Amino acid sequence: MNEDLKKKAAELRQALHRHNYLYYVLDEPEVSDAEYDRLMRELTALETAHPELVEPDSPTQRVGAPPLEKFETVAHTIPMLSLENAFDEEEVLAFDQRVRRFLKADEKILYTAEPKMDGVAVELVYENGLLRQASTRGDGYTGELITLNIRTIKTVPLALVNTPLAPVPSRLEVRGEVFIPLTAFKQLNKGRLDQGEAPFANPRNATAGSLRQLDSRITAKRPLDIFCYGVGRVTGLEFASHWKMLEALRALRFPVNPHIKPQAGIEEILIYYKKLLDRRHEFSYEMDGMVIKVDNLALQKKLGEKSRSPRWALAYKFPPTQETTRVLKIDVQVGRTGALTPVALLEPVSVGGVTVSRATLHNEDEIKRKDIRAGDTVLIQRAGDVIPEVVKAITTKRTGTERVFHMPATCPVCGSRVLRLEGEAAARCVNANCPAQVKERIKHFASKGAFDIDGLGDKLVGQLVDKGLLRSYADLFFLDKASVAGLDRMAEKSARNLMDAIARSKQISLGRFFYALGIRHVGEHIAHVLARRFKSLDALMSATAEALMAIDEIGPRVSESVRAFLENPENQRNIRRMLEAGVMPKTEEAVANQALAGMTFVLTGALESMTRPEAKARIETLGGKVSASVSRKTTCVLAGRGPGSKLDKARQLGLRILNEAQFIEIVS
Ligand code: D41
Repeated sequence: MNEDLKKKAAELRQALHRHNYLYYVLDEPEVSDAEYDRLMRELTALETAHPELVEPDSPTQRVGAPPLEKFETVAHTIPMLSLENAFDEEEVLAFDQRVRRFLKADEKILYTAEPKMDGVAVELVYENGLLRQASTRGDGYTGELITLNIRTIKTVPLALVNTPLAPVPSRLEVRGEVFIPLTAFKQLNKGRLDQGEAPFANPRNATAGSLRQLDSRITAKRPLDIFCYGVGRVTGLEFASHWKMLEALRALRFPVNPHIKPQAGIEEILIYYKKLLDRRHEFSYEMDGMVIKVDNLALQKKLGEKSRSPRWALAYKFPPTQETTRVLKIDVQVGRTGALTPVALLEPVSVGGVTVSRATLHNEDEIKRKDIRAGDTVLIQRAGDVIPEVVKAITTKRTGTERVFHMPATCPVCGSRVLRLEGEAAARCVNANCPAQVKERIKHFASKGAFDIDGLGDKLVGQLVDKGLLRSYADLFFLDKASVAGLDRMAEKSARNLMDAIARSKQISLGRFFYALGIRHVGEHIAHVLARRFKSLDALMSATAEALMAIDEIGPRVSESVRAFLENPENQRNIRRMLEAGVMPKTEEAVANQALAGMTFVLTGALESMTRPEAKARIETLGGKVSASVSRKTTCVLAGRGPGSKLDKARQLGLRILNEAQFIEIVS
């Protein structure tokens, strides 16, 4: 009996490992997500009922485990060497010369070249096919034991299976680079900003930070991935070349970068470098160069190593995305929550092909720590699509005229008091009606994940607030076309488009609506969690702190923030006014059920079963629009008793005409 269960668990584990590999590494799933979930649930149920069946290599063990006190350190059986760097072709050709001279070789040497991932180097140790330990590179000799964290990476095999190309070795030490793909990195940072947490400066820092978590349940939530590029000690598996070794790793289901250039002479490798450099922005991850390796392992052995790096490998680095420039001025920006962010205005400089003229300095402490002054020559860097940042001041270039930065005691926009609460990195303007805050709140309100109002750009929001036409986002729904059309560089047509976009945005899902409000600590994700739990605005408005805290992902910080926001009379008034203006937050399902989306109705004459405003509301609930006059853009004319000239016009244009009974049939 127990043997049967054991066998069943083993089968499920094996199937899940395979599907996991097909899905995450090869991106070629064979079964649906639902089928995968079903297998996973079956295994989880089995393991819950019989905990003795849980093996460390079970796919259920990727979710993380309770926190460690600290990381143990472990010695690498074979040191993890570092790489010598080259920065131009000349240095690469000199490397090839050196290799040939050392080997006394006349004919050309074959190299394998691979993208150099900009991540964190790690070592994974497998014993009899099971992942036993994983560690960081550390100083090359000893690293930190991060097995639980590495286990959470979906593409890391937990158990190896025999293949004709590579039988499972009794011991295998695999080396690779852990990284976070760029889109996932952007999302991660966006989430952190929404939660009021500091964003990571670049994907590598985010990767290092994620691997350094003592609580692997946090690591499990980070979008880590890995490419394997080498081995340490291996028992029970042999290969003649670096390329063959990579193929064996691939056969054992390790993720190996598909862009590796196998076995080519140095000229071809240089051509490959140019291609890689040209196309580096098309890749979904950051690379900082290319690694060139002598392919033949016997030759590698002959070449050996000098001090800390092998003689058979070379890192040909990409030109840096760091540059030096001068800080012209340190400005202070006021954000949506009033947070004051110091920003360095720079002498424009091209960094990795993009002109940079401003860089964030994060906050007061950061400037103090780095001692960055107006007038300083500084090193700046751009990582992926992240806002450029100032790395450090080059103090040797100081002339004595540089000015130390002080956070202003009053808001640079509205002059109100600035307050920095204990334990917070940000100083904040205390005036909730500060025009800078109002503008940022409205921009957030109209942004893609929120009301998604097309055509309401930064400049326009600026003008509308400065002219006193908007004091809060609720005012958007009370704008009149004439005053919008009266703004600078606002044509009649753009004004109409904006008014239409605002009207369309009134049909909104609850999740987007909650997100749009700009409640502190309520990012897109939490907003949708709230929407799914409460299903209506009323239900959320009357939710108690206990009801909020009862939700899995919501703690005291979010709960308090939501309560404080909804109890604020000003916020209550704004919400009420939006509802009065016809803003209709509803569940996702209801929004999806928009039978009249894209249709424009014109009403004429009196209706029997409802008033005209009621008919209008019905149409809008179903995603349709109501317009006052008939044009070619009109989809349907609803004609009641005693219709006016609109009906004649509709007939002339050959539009569809509905009577009340037909209309009722459609809308119900
Ligand atoms: O992609 C990389 N970051 C990468 C790093 C790579 N593709 N190959 C590498 N090969 C080596 C040797 C040749 C020493 C085995 C490496 C590294 N080392 C490396 N990563 C961090 C320090 C050294």
